[in-house]
Amino acid sequence: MSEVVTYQREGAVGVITVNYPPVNALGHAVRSGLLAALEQGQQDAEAKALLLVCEGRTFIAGADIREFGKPMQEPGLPSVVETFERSDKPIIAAIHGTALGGGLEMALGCHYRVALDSAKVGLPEVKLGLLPGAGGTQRLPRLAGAQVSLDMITSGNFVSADEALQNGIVDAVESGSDVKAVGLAFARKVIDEGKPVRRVRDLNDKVDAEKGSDIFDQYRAGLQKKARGLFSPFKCVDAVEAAFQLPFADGMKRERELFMECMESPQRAGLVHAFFAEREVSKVPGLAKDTPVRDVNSVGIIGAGTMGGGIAMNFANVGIPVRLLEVKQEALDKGLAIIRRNYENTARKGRITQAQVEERMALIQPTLSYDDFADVDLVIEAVFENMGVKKDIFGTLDKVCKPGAILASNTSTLDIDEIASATRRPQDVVGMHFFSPANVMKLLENVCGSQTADDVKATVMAVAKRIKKVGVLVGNCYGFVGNRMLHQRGAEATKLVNEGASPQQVDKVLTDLGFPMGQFAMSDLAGIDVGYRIREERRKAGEDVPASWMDKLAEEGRLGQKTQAGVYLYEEGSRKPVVDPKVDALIAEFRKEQGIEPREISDQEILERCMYVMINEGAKILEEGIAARALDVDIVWIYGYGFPAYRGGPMFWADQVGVKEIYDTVKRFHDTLGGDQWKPAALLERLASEGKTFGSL
Ligand code: T1G
Repeated sequence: MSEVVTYQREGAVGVITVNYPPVNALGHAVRSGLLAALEQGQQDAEAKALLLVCEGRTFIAGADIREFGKPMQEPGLPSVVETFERSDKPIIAAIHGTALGGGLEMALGCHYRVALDSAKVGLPEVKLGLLPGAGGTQRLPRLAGAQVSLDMITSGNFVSADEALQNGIVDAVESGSDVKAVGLAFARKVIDEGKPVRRVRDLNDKVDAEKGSDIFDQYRAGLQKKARGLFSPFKCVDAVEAAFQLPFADGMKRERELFMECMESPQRAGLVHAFFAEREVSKVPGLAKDTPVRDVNSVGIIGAGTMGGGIAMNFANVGIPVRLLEVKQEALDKGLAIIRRNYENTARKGRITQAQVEERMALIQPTLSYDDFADVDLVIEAVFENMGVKKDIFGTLDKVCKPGAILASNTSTLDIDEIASATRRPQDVVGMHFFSPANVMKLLENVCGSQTADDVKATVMAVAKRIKKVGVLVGNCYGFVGNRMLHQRGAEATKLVNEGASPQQVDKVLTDLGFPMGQFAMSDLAGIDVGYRIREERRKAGEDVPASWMDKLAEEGRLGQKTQAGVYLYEEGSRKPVVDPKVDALIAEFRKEQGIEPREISDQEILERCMYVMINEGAKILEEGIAARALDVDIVWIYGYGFPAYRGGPMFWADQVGVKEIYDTVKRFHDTLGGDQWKPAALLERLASEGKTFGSL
């Protein structure tokens, strides 16, 4: 008897129990244990029906993702499911928590399914670059039909127990929390009513009824936009379609072929890396897991602009009261009006109720006085990027706030230590860098000053989780992790345009790689004046910042989307960038002034210069300890800048491209283009010479 799967009979019901924390994933031990327990149940003459149930927080949540990429050990999951289905004793699956992927497929291999009303079911394999590979694409359609199966399998979204009942995925939904009692009651009913063994593989009405349907081609057309650049969603459609074209056994073969294609794709590797990396970032090397966290039951936010308002919403959304401070009443009123409009829009889409709008608005208390910050647990300053202003504010906070209050800045580039120097409590000062729009983007860069206390670090990481952000702890330098790398990409992209590329050519290379928008479309979104002001500040501080055609845009008032003209044109109410010949003329004029003879630039050169300069900067960030691990850099870029998760993030992608290839190219650019940004990072050089990867760090 395995210790992760046990068998014991209760009356006439043989109970097979899985107990493999944290989520009863179908690792090799569980798969073997299930077959052993089933065998016992078959041999047990007293057992008239069998019950599959799980201990812990959830029913089986899928295959064990940690096994992917390693040689598969028998028994494979499809055969385990098939063995359950062939049982001549009725088997009931009792579902609680989230029955996902292989877990739901196990349940579909059983003959009946009962779920607690709090349970959810799903086939999220597509989010890992896969498709259900243990019969889900063949059995689900036999219960729920084509549309529901396609929706669930290509989106990977979970459905509630009630929805699963309506769709025929489960046979009953029961209230309460004792899933074993619910399962036993259902099993006894099956015995008492003499219900037959009902194998899903034999239910062909739904697949026969929709044979030859054009829903599959329609679905593929719809995925062209939604799943741009992705591989497995299209394979999901092919697999489900096979259920409507082939006998079950052949459909299973087809599913297996398609599953293996997905398993071998680099996108599966990228998405699985992203899955684990998103969880690893909250485990900070050097920060003890049991570091105490301070209570955060009230928050003060300074600045009711776009960022401050968005940040306030994050806390109100999870029931934490917020004091929102501005210097003028009209700024407060404007900020609150924008927050209300955002909530009303969400309510209009049905995602929250009107009552929730009012609840959340009531949690955001406006104020013009710092006195209202006297007892808040956390303050987040979100005013514009001027060090003098920030230091004044932190000087005031130091006087007003209670001991132990955490004083955070939402600065996107400025020095946390310098900000902290305006207070007598640098240990309580930290950066909490939100990404615009702050109530939408999931990334939160938590920036440590040199004196930030460990419990402050642990607290802001816990706050990230609480407000449903992905928090990454980073060190203090210009631009921290994300913006420091973005700054290099932006500078290189601008130079490429100086030398002969067009903004739209550069942007297309980046969107073809999988970014949701290119460098210049992003500048138009953020505002051309943002970069312009930073360059002007740096020029005033005596830095040698070269002239840029982007400056000309700002000087002509072309600030981007907010003025309907920037690098691109924007129709009224539209965010779609439209190429503007006037900008091409402005760039040509700029080149002439600078004495630059434009040249044809290949997409490959654009890709290498925009991406490898980022990788080189990422390597410097790692060797300086600004980011603890390569996976932290990956998560910053996936959740802060839309780096395609199916490529795993910039450092994972660099490993797939080849560290040596990148090092050689960076070195070549250093020789031909010059500039510190092309000086190969020592870490990059070492990994290349040792034949190692960023993932090996
Ligand atoms: N395999 C291995 N570990 C897993 C896991 C899995 N499937 N799911 C979660 N974990 C770990 C996770 O790494 C973390 O570990 C801990 O459990 C808690 O997770 C053939 C091939 C179930 C909704 O895609 O969606 O079946 O950090 O922090 O927020 O067709 O985990 O504590 O060490 O996320 O409460 C399909 C993926 C697999 C489900 C719980 N299944 N998991 O969320 O906790 S492919 C999935 C989730 C498959 C078959 C195919 C979530 C969750 P640690 P957590 P949570």
